[in-house]
Amino acid sequence: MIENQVKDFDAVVIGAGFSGLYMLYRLREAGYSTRVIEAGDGVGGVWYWNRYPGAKCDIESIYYNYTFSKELYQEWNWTSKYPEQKEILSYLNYVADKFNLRKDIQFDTRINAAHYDEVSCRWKIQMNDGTSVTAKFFISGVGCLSATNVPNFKGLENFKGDWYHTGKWPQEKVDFRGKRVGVIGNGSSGVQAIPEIAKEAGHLTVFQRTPQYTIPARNYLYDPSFIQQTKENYEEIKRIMHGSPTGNGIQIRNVSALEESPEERSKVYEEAWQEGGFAFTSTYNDLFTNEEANKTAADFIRAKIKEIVNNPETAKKLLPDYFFGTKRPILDTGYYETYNRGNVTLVDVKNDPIVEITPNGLRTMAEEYELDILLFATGYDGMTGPLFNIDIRGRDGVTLKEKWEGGAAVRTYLGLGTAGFPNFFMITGPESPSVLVNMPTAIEQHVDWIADCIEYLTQNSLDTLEPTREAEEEWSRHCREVAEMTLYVKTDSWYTGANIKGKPRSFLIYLGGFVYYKQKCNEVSASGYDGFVLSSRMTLQ
Ligand code: N01
Repeated sequence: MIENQVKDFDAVVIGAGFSGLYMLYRLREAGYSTRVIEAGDGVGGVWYWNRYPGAKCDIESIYYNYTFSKELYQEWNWTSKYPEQKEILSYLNYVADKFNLRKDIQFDTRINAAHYDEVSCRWKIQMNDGTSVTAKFFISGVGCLSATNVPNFKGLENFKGDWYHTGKWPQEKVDFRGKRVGVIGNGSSGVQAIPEIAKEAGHLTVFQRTPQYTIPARNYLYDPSFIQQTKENYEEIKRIMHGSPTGNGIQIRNVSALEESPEERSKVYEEAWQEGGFAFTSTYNDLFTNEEANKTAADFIRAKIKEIVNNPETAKKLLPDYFFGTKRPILDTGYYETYNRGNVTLVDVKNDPIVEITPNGLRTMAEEYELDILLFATGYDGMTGPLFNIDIRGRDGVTLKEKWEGGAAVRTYLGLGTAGFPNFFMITGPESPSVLVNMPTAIEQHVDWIADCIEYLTQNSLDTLEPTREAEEEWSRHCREVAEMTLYVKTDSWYTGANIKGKPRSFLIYLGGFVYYKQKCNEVSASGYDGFVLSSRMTLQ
């Protein structure tokens, strides 16, 4: 049982990343007392923790920002097409300063537990420093990818060198010069870090379980005149972000890959490859729904890998065979080329599995590799992981983990709330479009919806709101049905939860498109929150 509270707030928000900062801004502007609790000693969320070499965003800068303030958009200058982690972190610090947000953020503090009290209709929130607060609204801005996954390899505790996870990178620079470095994992984080570390390390050994498709980012510095133009076109950029299926400027060609001849397709793929970025994933409209269409893109990239990588044995190990794009598509800067360097070795740990971490390195079935530094680019327990790490209890003391059966029975209404957990909101929660939409766009839409909802409750003297079981059953079923129509569910990935041992398989990202999703959310609010139960304490007593 949580101890006596110290202070009562209208709202408590978890995390000071893109979500928490904007949620704080909206609620405070509307006059609600709000406290953000942040584990790090600064703002930034994932961009605070992911400081590994090469970390950058693969959404174009001019779309990877807030649109709620025209003034902010006019003031900030992005320097390159794909912003580096440092620049995004500076941006979020600028936002925090501009809107004077820090005074309502409690840093260096984790929320351990949040229990709903049915008598007071308040959330009782307990922190890791022993303090607790209460709040009418409890809002998660914890992010989809904040629970790091360090696989439980035998012997890690005996490793004499230094080891790091990409998602919990130290603030000080890690010096790889002359060192024997091992990297486990080659998803988005590994693919960004590997070429950078290879430039510095004495020797780099990459332990790869599944090869990946990656597309050249071809990042470049923006011309200041281009940035000036985007400022003049602020309204148009905002319209594109909030009115497109992916929440950014990417337009998918409305053509099937199978409608065009092999020659035409090669030309289209080649042009997109040369252009770089997600132009490649936007070439055809059925790459993620039709196996045959998908194979045309996969074959093209496999041919590129063979062309780029000099050693045929290494090239062979790098050839992926799952459906292209069904693990998160990756953009790289010189990833495949890195394997042409003399100081880089690729080890296929699917064929030669890792047995243990030894005091001096890592041992596979066939060999031992001596290492000074070991890097885990092994990803996250996505979507449910960060929520399950907090002891969140709704009505009757039922935990979120119990209600969702450890992830086997996740049920939400629009990914915004879940029955039995009154006044609990999730920003980009499971079963919302979240990571398959440009995150700042998805976040702004959710924060605006939540802030408007809270205002509606206040204006109508209502105390609680929670989804009905029927509404969430229906929404969850719809999410699963849409996902089943795609190739995503056929691949083992963090999207399907297959990356975490014992995690139930499920697909918790809504794939019906951001425009439809937003329209549905708007209809729900316009109807007076159809699918939710709203009540006042007067009626509860
Ligand atoms: O994690 P991942 P990530 N033994 O899960 C391997 C976002 N992001 O941190 O494929 C050996 O993708 C695992 O192998 P396998 C983005 O949404 C965005 O790279 O499971 N290997 C895989 O190679 C992204 O999708 C940016 O067989 C093991 C790797 O570790 C998400 O974050 C940048 C293993 C994990 O790849 C996660 O990316 C970075 C084991 N026991 C991240 N366990 C942008 O650019 C795992 N692996 C915006």
